[in-house]
Amino acid sequence: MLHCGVIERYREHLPVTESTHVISLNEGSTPLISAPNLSKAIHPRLDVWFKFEGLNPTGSFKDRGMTMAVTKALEEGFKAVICASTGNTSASASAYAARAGLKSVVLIPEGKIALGKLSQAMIHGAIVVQIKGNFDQALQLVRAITENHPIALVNSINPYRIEGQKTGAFEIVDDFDGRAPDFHVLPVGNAGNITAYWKGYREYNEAEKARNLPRMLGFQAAGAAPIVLGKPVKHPQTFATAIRIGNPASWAAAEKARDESGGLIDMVTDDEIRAAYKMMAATEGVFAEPASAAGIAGLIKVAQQGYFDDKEPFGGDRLRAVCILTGHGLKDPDSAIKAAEEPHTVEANEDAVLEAIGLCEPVTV
Ligand code: AN7
Repeated sequence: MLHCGVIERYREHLPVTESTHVISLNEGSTPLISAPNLSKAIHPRLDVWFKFEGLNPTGSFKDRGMTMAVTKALEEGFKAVICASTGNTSASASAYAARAGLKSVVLIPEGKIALGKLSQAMIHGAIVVQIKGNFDQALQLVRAITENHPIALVNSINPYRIEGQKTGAFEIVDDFDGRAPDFHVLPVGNAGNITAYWKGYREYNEAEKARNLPRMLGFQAAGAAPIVLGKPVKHPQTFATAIRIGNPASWAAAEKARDESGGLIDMVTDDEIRAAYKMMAATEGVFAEPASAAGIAGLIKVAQQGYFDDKEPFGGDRLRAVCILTGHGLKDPDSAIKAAEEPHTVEANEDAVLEAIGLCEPVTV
């Protein structure tokens, strides 16, 4: 069967009609990948799965929401879209806008977005405005601008973004034949995704397509953890630039997802994120960006605190956790190069190469 995008796949659950002209890049239907090595290292009764959202068309989960937001912007007659972004939203918005024939404007914090994301917004023809400020300030600006100008705001405060992103939950449940995971693990920045996933699980449960609901486990970076600390962070800091957000727009909805699901929102340090980032790549062969690793770091943290010890699985005899790997590792090559071993540079002869790879002593005459 020809692969289609999330609006076609889940049309009956989304606010579209027969006559809606759908703007899609065939996003969604991303794979669930088992993580046996990580599972073994984390907890004896836990099976960890990755949902690799980095395999979406622009390399992040944002495409699920952007197909809806841009489709509706076009339907409502807008000629341009605008967003504030730590990078991935700008990449996605500019790609979908290009496809729809709309102009796009993206506001990003100067110097704090990963290279791959910046290159995407640029090549798709967005007007890229770097502000001398952070994401929260950029969001305030685009909110103000769209109040007075006919430009569609495509940040996750746009309800269509949440509608599109909830399809991730449908896919997970469908892949597990109607069983939601016991734990849904994800990084939290502006808190749109945790809101969307919880909405998706609840709707699927109400439609009797999911037999159970997961506990939502969200993780913020310690230097950008407003929800955990209970107050906005004026100068958020973390090397996981995607979640460098101090005043999330969907704060209340994220707390609701946490509380209704019996889950938690906790924080992890940059060192913990970095360790998880390397571990995923080195032990499971899956390369996700630093923000995505915050979820894995959180899973490891709570497991070490004994969180899973008294939990029971919904079905079967093992606990199941799905971790959303929100963005591809290639988005942020600088972070990978900094986190990993430097390449060896040697003369172009066999002895030098053998020495570098530890296969023999150098030959001396
Ligand atoms: C890889 O692109 O906010 O909690 O402007 O890029 O739904 O905000 C990105 C967020 C996690 C957090 N992982 O999701 C943006 C932006 C990655 C991300 C998040 C983001 P939300």
